Amino acid sequence: MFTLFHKAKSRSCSIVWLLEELGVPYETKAVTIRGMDGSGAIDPANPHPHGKVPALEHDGQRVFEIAAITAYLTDLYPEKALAPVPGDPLRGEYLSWLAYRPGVLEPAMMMRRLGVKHIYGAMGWAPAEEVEVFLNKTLSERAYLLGENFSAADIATGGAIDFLMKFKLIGETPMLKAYTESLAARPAYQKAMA
Ligand SMILES: N[C@@H](CCC(=O)N[C@@H](CS)C(=O)NCC(=O)O)C(=O)O
Repeated sequence: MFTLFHKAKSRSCSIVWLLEELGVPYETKAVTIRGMDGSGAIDPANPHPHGKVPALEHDGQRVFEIAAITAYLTDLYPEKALAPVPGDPLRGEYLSWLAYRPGVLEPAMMMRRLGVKHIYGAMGWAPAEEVEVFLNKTLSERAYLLGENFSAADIATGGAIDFLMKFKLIGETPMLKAYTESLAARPAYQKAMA
C-alpha cells in the first residue's frame, strides 16, 4: 500500500494523477503546509523533510520530490507502460523530462514572475523565454513529451505546464493549450483534480 501525503489543489495532485493512471491501491493522508506568507508550521505528520507535498511512504521507504516519486512508482510497474524501462532508447529522455520540472521549468517561470534577472552560468536553469520556445518547439513536433505516446513525463512535467498556465506563469500558446487540454481530457487527471 502506498501512503501519499497530500494537500488538495497542490503539486501532490500530480502524484494522485499518476497513481490513478497506474490503477494501484493507495491512501492519501491530508497534511497542512505553510502558507505563501510563511504562516503556519511544518506538519509533524508529514515525512517530507521540509514539510512539503507530495511525500510518499511505501514498505518503510520515504520518497519525496515529484520527480523521484514518479520514477519510483513507474519503475515498480513497468507493465503499466507509463515509462521507458532501463535500456529503452527513450529512458534518458524520460529521466531528463522528470528532472526538467523542478530543475528548469519551475525555477525559470517563478524567477521571471518575481522579477529576478537571469544570470547565465550562475543559475542552473535557462531563462523563461528560452524554456517557452523549447517547450513549444518540442510539442509542435510530437504529441507528448516523449513522442506519440503519453507517459508519466506528461504527468510530472506536462502537469506543471498545465499548472503554470492556470496561474499565468507561462505564456499560453495554441500549442501548449492543445497539449494541456489533451492531458485534462484523461479520466485519471479528472479524478485526481476532483
Ligand atoms: N520540488 C517539490 C515542490 C513541492 C512543493 O513546493 N509543494 C508545495 C505545495 S504546491 C508545498 O508543499 N509548499 C509548502 C512549503 O513550501 O512549505 C516537488 O517537486 O515535489
